[in-house]
Amino acid sequence: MDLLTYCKRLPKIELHAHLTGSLSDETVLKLLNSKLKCVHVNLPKSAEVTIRRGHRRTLEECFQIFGILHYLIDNLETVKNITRDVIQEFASDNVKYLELRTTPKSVPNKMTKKDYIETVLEAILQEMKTNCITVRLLLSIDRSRGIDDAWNTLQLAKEYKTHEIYKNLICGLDVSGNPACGNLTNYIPVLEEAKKCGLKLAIHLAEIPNEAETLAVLRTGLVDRIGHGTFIHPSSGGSQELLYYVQHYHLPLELCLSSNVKCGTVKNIEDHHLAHWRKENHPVIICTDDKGVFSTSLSEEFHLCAEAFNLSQNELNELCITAVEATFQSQHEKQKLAQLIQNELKSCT
Ligand code: 6MZ
Repeated sequence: MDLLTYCKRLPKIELHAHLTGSLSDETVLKLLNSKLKCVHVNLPKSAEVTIRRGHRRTLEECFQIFGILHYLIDNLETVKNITRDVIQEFASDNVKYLELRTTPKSVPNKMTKKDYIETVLEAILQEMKTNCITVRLLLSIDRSRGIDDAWNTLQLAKEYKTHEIYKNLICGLDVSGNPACGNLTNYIPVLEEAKKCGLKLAIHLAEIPNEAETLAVLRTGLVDRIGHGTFIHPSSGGSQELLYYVQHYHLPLELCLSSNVKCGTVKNIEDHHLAHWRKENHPVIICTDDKGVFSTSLSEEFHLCAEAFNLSQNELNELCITAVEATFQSQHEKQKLAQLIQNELKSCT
């Protein structure tokens, strides 16, 4: 069996996937067509919202892409459809457990943030009935939207965490957004309150160099998982002190190879900081970030990783198993998931 086929067969866990960034070409095309029926303006061709293999954009350009996609997602029917499509695509890539994340959005006269969240949650419930996948949701705080918006997102997460129907679905908060905007230090009070309410925290840290901010957030001891962490390890432009905190708190890193290379924060796959963390024997999780925008899948990310770092099938299996412990689930749920992954791994070869 060739390596890519093996990666496709692996029972995978996806812990870092932004809903809007995960839209496939097919989904974007459907959105463009339905928008064209309503408005007569020059809309981007779908190629402009995906970055093909071998192509690169800057992080700033990536954030312009999100702006275009957000413009297309302006009603509840669309929110339902995109959530459904994304879950089905992950399920058919043999992802067994998915933590999806999204920033609550509102559109005047069309949807409130609550409508948005409930529609995503409802689609998750529906898709779990018909696909062999468990899905959980993180609400995203966008660091470029300011502190009031962050408090509001926390309030919504608290509300839905104890909601009669949806209470088991929301497992935490993500902090993301353009890393060049705002300062995460200002968000620490929100993060403290979130932890008090039992919400887990997955935080984008050091996606671009920013030692002071990264250190301030790590020192709080509030973080449960790190997104990217590109400039943390001393061998990739970080420092011993940053490394100390990540190791001290044993924080798993969500690593997104294509995303980092295509946005230019990492030169080549071979230079990816994954190598340094593996040498430290530190837990890393392979993720897609935005499978649509970066034109990838979780299987392809495993494949890239295996080729670049010469990983054996056993080492790939280990990556799937390591991810279980990093999920935002109860110990009991983790045990069940670990069992499922182990069973599926047996029939992989
Ligand atoms: C930081 C990112 C990101 O929330 O509309 N997002 N934030 N770094 C990244 N690396 C490339 N990729 C995506 O999904 C899109 C939003 O996710 C965040 C950004 O805030 C983006 O607007 P949702 O579903």
